[in-house]
Amino acid sequence: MTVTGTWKLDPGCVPCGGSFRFGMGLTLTVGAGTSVTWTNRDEEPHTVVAGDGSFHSPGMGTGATFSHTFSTAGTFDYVCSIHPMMHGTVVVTG
Ligand SMILES: [Cu+2]
Repeated sequence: MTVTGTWKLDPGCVPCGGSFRFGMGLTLTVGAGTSVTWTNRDEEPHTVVAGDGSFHSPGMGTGATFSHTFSTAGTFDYVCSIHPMMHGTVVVTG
């Protein structure tokens, strides 16, 4: 199973002080074994970095994608290392 999401700028945000949003919502719930693909739909470069270090994308320009397969159940927080106010959570159910 593959779930695709996007990073996009919240239209209501203030530059650099507002929130960026994971395109599918701040929390994504998937089953174990799901591959999640992030696509950068913003004009700024972004990354996807797990809080526990379990995955780390390279710098992603506009249109770049990064995929990670969540094989174990748990709650995985992630941030953009360039813009730490961009964050989200993937909840993996068994
Ligand atoms: Cu960013």
